[in-house]
Order: sequence, then C-alpha cells, then structure tokens
Amino acid sequence: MSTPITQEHAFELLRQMLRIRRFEEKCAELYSLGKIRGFLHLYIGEEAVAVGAMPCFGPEDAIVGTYREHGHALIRGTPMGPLMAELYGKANGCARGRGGSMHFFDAARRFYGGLAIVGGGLPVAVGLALAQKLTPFVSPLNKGKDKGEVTACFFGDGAVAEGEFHESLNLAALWKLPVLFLCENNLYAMGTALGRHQSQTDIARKADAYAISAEAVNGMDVLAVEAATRNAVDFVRAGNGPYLLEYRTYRFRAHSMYDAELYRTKDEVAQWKQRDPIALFQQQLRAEGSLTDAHLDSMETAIAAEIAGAVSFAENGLWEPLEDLAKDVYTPVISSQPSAINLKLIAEG
Ligand SMILES: Cc1ncc(C[n+]2csc(CCOP(=O)(O)OP(=O)(O)O)c2C)c(N)n1
Ligand SMILES: [Mg+2]
Repeated sequence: MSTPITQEHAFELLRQMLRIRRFEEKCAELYSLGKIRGFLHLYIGEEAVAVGAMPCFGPEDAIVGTYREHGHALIRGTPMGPLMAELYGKANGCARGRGGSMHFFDAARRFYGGLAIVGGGLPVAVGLALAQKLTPFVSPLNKGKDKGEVTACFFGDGAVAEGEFHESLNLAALWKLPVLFLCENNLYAMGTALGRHQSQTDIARKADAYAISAEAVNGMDVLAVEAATRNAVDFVRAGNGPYLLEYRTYRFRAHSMYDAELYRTKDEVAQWKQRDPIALFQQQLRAEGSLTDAHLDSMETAIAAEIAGAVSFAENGLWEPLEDLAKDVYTPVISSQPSAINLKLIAEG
C-alpha cells in the first residue's frame, strides 16, 4: 500500500468505506424484518472500489452503476435517507420508490443508475460520453467552456460475456469517447466463476482487442484504487479516448440476500476476508500512528446516527397513492382506450 497524502484524506476514505458497510449491514437486518423486499445485492467486501474511485470524478462527470450500486450512490453524495426510502419502496425514495435496490438514480448528481440488466449500463455510458464529446459547450454546468467531462461506467465481470461489452468498447475507442470502463471483477457472476464462462480471464487484456489502454488494480486496497483511477481519469480527460480498469475484488456475502454458495468454498471466502479492505486500511493507519480507538469510535457513532436518521426518514415516508401508480408509465394518449383521436395522434407521431 502507498502512503496516504494527508490524515484527513485517509480518514475520509475510511469513513466512507465504513458508511457503506454499516448501511448495508442495516439493510440486511431490515430485509430479514420484511421492511425491505425484492432483490438486495450487497457490496460488502468491495467497498474500496467505490470509495477509491468516486472522488476522482467531479460533479460535472457522469456515473453509471450496476444493480450492486448502494455504495456508489452513497459516495456520489445522494443522502442516505432517500436511498433507504427507495429500498423501502416509499415515495420519498430517490426514484420515488419505484425502482428499489437495483435502480438508485440521482439526476442532480449525474448518477444514472442503478440498472438491473447485466451489461446494460455500458451502452448507456457510451451514449453519455458521446453526448459529452459532441456538446461540451452547451452543458449549463460548463458555462460555455469544455471542461473535459468524462463518464464512469461500473460493471461486473459477468458483463464481459455480453455482446454490449464488446460493442461499447469498440465504439468508444473508435470515436475516442471520454469514458472509463470500470470493471468490478469479484470473480463470480451469480454462481458462475469467471473461468467457467471466459476463455480469457484476464479482463484488462480484453481491452487490447479494441486498442484501449487498460490496467488491473488490487481492488481491496483503497489507495491503489484511487491512484489508478486518478491516472485513468487524467488520461481520459486529456482527450485520449477511453480507459479500462479492472478492480480485482471479492464479495463477502451471497450474490443477493441468500444463495447456498455452492460455487465457492468456505475456505476461499475466509482467505479473501483476510484482505478485508476496511480492516487492512485500519491496520495500516494504526501502524502509522494516525488512527486511534477514539477516532474510530467517533466515526462509528456519527455513522450510526446517520443510519438511524435514514431509517426514520424511510419509516416516515409515504407510499405512492394508488391512483398514481400508472403515472409516468403510459402517456395519456396511449394509456387510454385507442379512440379515433388517439390513433390519429399516434399515426402522426
Ligand atoms: C442481461 C442479463 N442476464 C442475466 C441477468 C441475471 N443476472 C443477475 S446478476 C447476474 C450476474 C452478474 O454478475 P457480475 O456482472 O459479475 O456482477 P456481480 O453480481 O458479481 O456484482 C446475472 C447473470 C441479468 N440481470 N441481466
Ligand atoms: Mg461478478
């Protein structure tokens, strides 16, 4: 591990990893109480990736996540309350309770999902990067100047089996788009190990086929993640086209809330837990003499208060009224019975 630049920065990285871990531990508890339902994919074990990567992007950049995106949304800055309310399915959730765990969304922070489709974010990110390249001067945030906006696209190792991965890399390279392909390689796509679905398991090398620069990084080391991501962002922002980073990481929990985990041994999981990104970073800071029990206690206390606030925000939220359920799902024209006037409007486009 490299040495952190300042104690303040190191503490912030640690605090953010703890925020994700404690938030998701609470989510698991609320799931077992039936407060949260549906799918719930926890990021526990992978926190160093979102926490190391996210500070490398500015507010003008675009972020595209996967369905395992709680941590990314939190670190991007969406308050915990609307995220918890979204998990509850309440109308004060960040997607008005309509998306749940897999569909966090925050347009104001340019956080474009939260997508349930494996690999589905890749073409979305390429489209966003194309828009950034074509319209740098019209974005209101840019105030008439090209600030070199970039798009960050997180995706899993499972997504490299999708055609969209190859199509997206090809077009991004061909058009020299400002997009970072950020692969969270946790070695499994549900119960399928990488080596069971890929002939080339070195994901970073796949970028060669599209003439894209790439690098593999230790995804359990928050400082390594941050340093590699910062280099990659500089490269892309300078107009050199896309970059692919493969973060080598591991999820400590089941794929969703429960699976029998027959696809990996307990021993393998235990080995990876030895590399817990939070425990390792704490050890490093303690060894350097900067982190004390008192610091840690105050971080934990503040996070617990933030989580309690988020839970009460979600508990106090309202369900969307029944009569609004079809709102924004159908347009008024095509939601009603096709009348002569509606058919005429549809025909006219
Ligand atoms: C197109 C598509 N195919 C299949 C699924 C079902 N599915 C949900 S998660 C998943 C595994 C994805 O694994 P990976 O991309 O490695 O992400 P991870 O869960 O490991 O974070 C699959 C196959 C889906 N959501 N979308
Ligand atoms: Mg995976």
